[in-house]
Amino acid sequence: MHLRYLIRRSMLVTFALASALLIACGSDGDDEEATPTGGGELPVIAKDFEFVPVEQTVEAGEVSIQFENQGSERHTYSIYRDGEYEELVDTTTGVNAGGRVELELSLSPGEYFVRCDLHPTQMQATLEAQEAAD
Ligand SMILES: [Cu+2]
Repeated sequence: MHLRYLIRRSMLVTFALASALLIACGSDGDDEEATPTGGGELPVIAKDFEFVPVEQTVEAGEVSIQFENQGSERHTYSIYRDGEYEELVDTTTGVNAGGRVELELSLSPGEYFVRCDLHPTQMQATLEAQEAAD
């Protein structure tokens, strides 16, 4: 009994050390850019008149945007190719307060400009699609 306890304990210590090493290596990383959300899933929330988060990075390719409206007004998540909001890439319909919608699309690498088409000057965000790293 006592021996088993000791073994388990030493395994725990080993695990803790290994974790600490991993964390140490990880923070040693190449740059401090936000890592793309894995799996092409991108959660984004509309609160009252703002997108959270306001800057997002995702891996280019098939992207599934999970747009949730936690505000009290109706909002859209509309993606544009340019900062003048002239070239629409894709958009959700208006999502009512408390609603949630999924927008699936294919993004080529680059920077995109997001806004709510119902509150275009108040609600803006950016979305960067990064080339897959493999
Ligand atoms: Cu809005």
